[in-house]
Amino acid sequence: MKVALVQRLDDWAEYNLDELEELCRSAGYTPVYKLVQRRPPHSKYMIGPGKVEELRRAVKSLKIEKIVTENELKPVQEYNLAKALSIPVITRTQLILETFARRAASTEAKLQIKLAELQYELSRAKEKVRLAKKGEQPGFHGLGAYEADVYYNEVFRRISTIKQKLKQIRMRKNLVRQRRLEGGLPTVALTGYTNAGKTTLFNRFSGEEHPAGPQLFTTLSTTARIVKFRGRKAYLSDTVGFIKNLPHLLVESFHSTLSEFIYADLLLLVVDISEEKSVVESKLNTCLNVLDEVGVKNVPILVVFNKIDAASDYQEKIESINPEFRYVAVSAWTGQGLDTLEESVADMMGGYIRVRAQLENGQTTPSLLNEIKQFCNILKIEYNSSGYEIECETPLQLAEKIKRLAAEFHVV
Ligand SMILES: Nc1nc2c(ncn2[C@@H]2O[C@H](COP(=O)(O)OP(=O)(O)OP(=O)(O)O)[C@@H](O)[C@H]2O)c(=O)[nH]1
Ligand SMILES: [Mg+2]
Repeated sequence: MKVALVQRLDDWAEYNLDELEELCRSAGYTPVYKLVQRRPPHSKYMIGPGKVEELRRAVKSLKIEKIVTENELKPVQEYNLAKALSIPVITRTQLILETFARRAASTEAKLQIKLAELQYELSRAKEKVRLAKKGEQPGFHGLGAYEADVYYNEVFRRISTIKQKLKQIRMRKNLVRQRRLEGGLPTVALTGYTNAGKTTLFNRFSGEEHPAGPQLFTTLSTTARIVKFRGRKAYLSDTVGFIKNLPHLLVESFHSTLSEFIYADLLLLVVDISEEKSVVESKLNTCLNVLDEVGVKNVPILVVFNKIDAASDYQEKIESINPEFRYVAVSAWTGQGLDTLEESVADMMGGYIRVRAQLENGQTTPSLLNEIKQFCNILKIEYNSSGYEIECETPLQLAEKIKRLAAEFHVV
């Protein structure tokens, strides 16, 4: 479907249609026309009436079927534009919601997106019905038949139903998280801007092949696997990426997914260093802001500058960015730097101590030994007449148990 991109810029704002173009492609649209105007918002159309006329001619000659605006629109502006152009008009927020809706695979992701869509609709519901009564335009179909309050209440009711369903899923997930915590393995979470290479790194460490690709928002739900960093096991998770002006509604709806970060022992904040310095900086800041908004505090962060194979000047770039966090530079493609990454993760994720223990032959020993094999990094294991002598790096919780059951126990 052919679309036109529209952006209104305030005096101080920077031109930024490249990302909107990427988002359109990821949503399956073909951008064929761009219109940028620097002016204060026009109350009727957001852009000026002269530009609307220009757009109308382009729509006709290029057979454009939809308009996508970088700016948010008031319902009345959306209505007037749709009326003047006779095609639907959507905003960046709706485009992101559409992309998510198309890609969502898990029930939870689907519900989260529906919730975000409905919340967006709720804030505009009454105004939209009122406008639709003036004569329906593309994007307002069917609404004219409603009373404003009835439509509002219906959207509200659907929101409540979805929230209820999400609550049940969340309770189940909390149980899974609880069990993970009981296992005592640290959790390491991949996070970062969309398309930074999170899944490519996840695949490298897990040896699996989850979809990774150049479209934005390839990953929408969370995957976690037990992965070894220098012999120390941890849960490594990969999830949805961030984007600038991430609609607030999405952050809210995805809260349970994003809250994984609050409970992590270490965050790997992946940043694409192959882009221009200003872009790298702005994306890094976006991520830090979203993490803050989600409520992540006191979780150590390791910045992973990825794609160094595509950035010959990456060292200077990183130096001039001067990140306030510990960082490593890697290429998930060529494998360069992954050793250092692994070492830094093992060093930073914490949650392990090194112990030496003597386990006597006895009833509890085989099952304890199994747990040790499953969760610890075993450095030495020797069988002697009375049982096993073991030296290992163990998660703290398991260390407590070993201490309780072992005949001898030392932290080394
Ligand atoms: N040149 C280069 N490209 C890379 C590297 N790592 C990942 N990519 C490419 O970057 C694109 C995005 O990679 P993904 O792993 O899907 O990124 P993501 O962060 O998981 O993205 P989303 O799930 O869409 O948010 C893909 O086309 C990858 O092939 C790298 O080290 N070098
Ligand atoms: Mg991904």
